[in-house]
Amino acid sequence: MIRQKIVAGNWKMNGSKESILSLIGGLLEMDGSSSEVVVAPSFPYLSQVNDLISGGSVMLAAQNVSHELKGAYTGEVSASMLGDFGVKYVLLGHSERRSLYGETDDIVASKVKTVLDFGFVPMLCIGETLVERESGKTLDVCERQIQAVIDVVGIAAFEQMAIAYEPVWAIGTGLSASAEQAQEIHQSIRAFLAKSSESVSQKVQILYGGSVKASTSSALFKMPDVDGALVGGASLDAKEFIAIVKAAG
Ligand code: G2H
Repeated sequence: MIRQKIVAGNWKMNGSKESILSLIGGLLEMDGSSSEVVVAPSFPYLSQVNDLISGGSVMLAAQNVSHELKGAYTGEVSASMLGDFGVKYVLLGHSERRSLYGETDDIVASKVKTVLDFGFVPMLCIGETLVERESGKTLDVCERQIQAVIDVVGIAAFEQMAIAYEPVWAIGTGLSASAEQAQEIHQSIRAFLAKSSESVSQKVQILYGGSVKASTSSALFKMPDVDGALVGGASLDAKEFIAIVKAAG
């Protein structure tokens, strides 16, 4: 099955009004791409980025959302608020959220449900640590993280979602998984989903994330089960990010 590739830039806690103006300016000069191009700024910049990309083909993502709907949750941002800023995707379960902010599989699953209820597309991040990989638990971890979400929203919901496989050992370390390593895990993730639904497993887009660079992206995108990339550091440089988008076709 042909799946449209997604190339998403996760800016993490970086950027300023000025740097975003120049970064988006660079992206808007890009020729049309057959891939879906997505940027995920920090919350305070959603409005600015939404205005800058309005009417074009670049899509907006939030980096997180609360699983609570409203009320006394100081510092949190609700799904309904995201709706005011043209958000299409919401990153959920990023390893930095899991490891630094205590997001458990259950919390991530609950956030996925909230995001789906509000009509956004969850981009569910999963992946193993180095210790887990070295002890042969890569697939156990990925399957556990996915199953926790299936248990809450059901397998059919994955048709409205994307998955980002991001091995924790490759995040921000410069140690990207090889294209073959990524393919092997993506294929296994798809096979795991197929146990619940063959058709969903064929439709869901599985992105790779973890130190993706322009120089490594072409090999990655040639892999049949790699449907795009979630790019961190390299997405902060317009030329580098555009080169990755071009590699995706
Ligand atoms: C993984 C990735 C983007 P980087 O966190 O989600 O970041 O490309 O900097 O490893």
